[in-house]
Amino acid sequence: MTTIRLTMAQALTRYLASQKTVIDGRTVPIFAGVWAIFGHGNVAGIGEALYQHQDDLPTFRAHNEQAMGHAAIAFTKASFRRRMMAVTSSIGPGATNMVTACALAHVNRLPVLFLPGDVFANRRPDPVLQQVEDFGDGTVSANDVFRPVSRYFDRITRPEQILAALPRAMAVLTDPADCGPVTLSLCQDVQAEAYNYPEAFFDEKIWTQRRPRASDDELAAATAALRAAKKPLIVAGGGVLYSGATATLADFAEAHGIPVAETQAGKSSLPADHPLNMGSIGVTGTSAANELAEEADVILAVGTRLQDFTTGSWALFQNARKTIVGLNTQVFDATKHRALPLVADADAGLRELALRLEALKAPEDWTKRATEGRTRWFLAADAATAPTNAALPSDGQVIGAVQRAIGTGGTVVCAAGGLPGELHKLWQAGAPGSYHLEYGYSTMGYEIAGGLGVKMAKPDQEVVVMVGDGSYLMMNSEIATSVMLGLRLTIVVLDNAGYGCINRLQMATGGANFNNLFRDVRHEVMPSVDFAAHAASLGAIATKVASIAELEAGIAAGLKNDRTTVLVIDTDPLITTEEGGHWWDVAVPEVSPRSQVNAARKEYEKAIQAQRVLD
Ligand SMILES: Cc1ncc(C[n+]2csc(CCOP(=O)(O)OP(=O)(O)O)c2C)c(N)n1
Ligand SMILES: [Mg+2]
Repeated sequence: MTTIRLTMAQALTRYLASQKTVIDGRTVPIFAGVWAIFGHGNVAGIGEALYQHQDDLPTFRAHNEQAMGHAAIAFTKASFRRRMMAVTSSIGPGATNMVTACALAHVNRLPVLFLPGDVFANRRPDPVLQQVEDFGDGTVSANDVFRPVSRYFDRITRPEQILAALPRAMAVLTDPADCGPVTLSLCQDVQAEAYNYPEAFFDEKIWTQRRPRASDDELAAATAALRAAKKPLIVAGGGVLYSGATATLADFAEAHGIPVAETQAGKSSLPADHPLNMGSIGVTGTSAANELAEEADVILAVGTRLQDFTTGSWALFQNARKTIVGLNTQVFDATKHRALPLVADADAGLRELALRLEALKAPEDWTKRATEGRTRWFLAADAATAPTNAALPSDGQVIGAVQRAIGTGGTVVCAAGGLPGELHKLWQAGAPGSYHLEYGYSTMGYEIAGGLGVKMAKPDQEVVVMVGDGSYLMMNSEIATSVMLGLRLTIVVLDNAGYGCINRLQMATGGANFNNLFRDVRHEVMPSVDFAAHAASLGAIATKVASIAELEAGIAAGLKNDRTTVLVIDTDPLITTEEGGHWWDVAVPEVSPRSQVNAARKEYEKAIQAQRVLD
């Protein structure tokens, strides 16, 4: 056996650089690069190794480890999980800064390789700078917090362990069902330790998309359910996009006359103007989709986790005799809520179902109702996004301006606040993936770093980040990275002077206006943040606009800029789109001295009666 003597870190980077995939017939590295912030826990080991691989495994530096995780997540999501990135940090705070990003990737089933440094395996210098000491367990380090949020976790305490750990990591990162973040916690001393690695370990390896096929029994049961359906509805989740099943979904819906509703992760599975696309479903759903969902007797749930925003906390699907068919690569999802499982790749599963359904058509009046509901919804949506002279426009009106300025060609990026709900309802998505929402973990601070990752995946496309003032203040440092890397973003900051959506939620649950909007926060000086000046200080071209018309013109003009462009607009914290939507289960206090809370509790007790969990 030919071997080569390398440090563990050198072997790891060499291995990562030799992992490939095929995109549009071209063999490309599966890792587009590594985000890195160095410290004593990785600079000498991983840092030295990355330096030698700058051509085939480029290193990028940002300003915050969590943000680097966000960028890596957005990159792989925008690449439909076909390519990915790694993220490395030092030990201690650098490592634990990545935990939120790791959880985000876990919830959203997105492949990212986290490589935090870890304390010395040999324990000679213990406690090393930034080491968390456990009085009762010598094997514990701060990095153990990655365990519950990693799909696969391993601590590398000997250099030869990566011979087993890296192939396992790749298997998880590339599997459509198990896909999620992998954490390899790299002990600082072991990164620098040499070993005679077999040359064969570094052979080029090409990973292709696995497409599991459904079993005959499950197909037969799903076919029978759909054949008996009088009111079928398809719920399209993120799995449709990751499978590349959008054209197959359109064919399937058209062939059988079945309307399609989209989750946050599944939006853009069908173009907004497709006659069978009912738009968003659930808490932030359109009236068109939700009216159908209430009555649907067979729900074909494709590639969705059925989270509470989709199911209206299980109070949306009111048909007591409904059957859910769970078409999913992951059996955990496929069997949720007594669904008939159809464990398969979305594209393969839809094709096989279509073969068995032959010429089956949903009852004509159901399909007709769907298209009529869709027409009614669009009238409401057009009213919510129409131009206005209002001094403080709504989020919906800002969405209208952004949409008019960039059309359906670009990609919109968002994650938290009031915007995701409004975008889910109102954004008119074009191509698959042109709507990029992180609404699995809904992480404030994802937006700007996420936009950066999307732009890396789609350098030729316009990427528009929409972000609230709260999210912006939580994490904005990667504006500077976008300028540094020449990755031009358009960032629209909606400043409603605080946490608007949580303030509204507080009011809806009987709470007093407290601790959300700046005006209701304990203060000596009322905050007045100059977002444009702040963004400009990070290197962006930034403007505060005074109206919707100025915003629309500013975005269009900014597309010619050579740098990241930030537009700031003041918005109304109280207005949202009334039409559509659905109740969401947020527990209201059972006892309170506030009469408003007592009233809200009464309403809440009524509302939970509508929950149909497992019926
Ligand atoms: C990291 C994180 N912390 C807290 C929350 C809870 N949360 C959701 S939205 C929100 C307020 C967001 O404020 P802003 O970005 O200004 O948007 P707005 O609600 O005003 O539209 C908060 C605190 C969260 N989603 N993520
Ligand atoms: Mg706000």
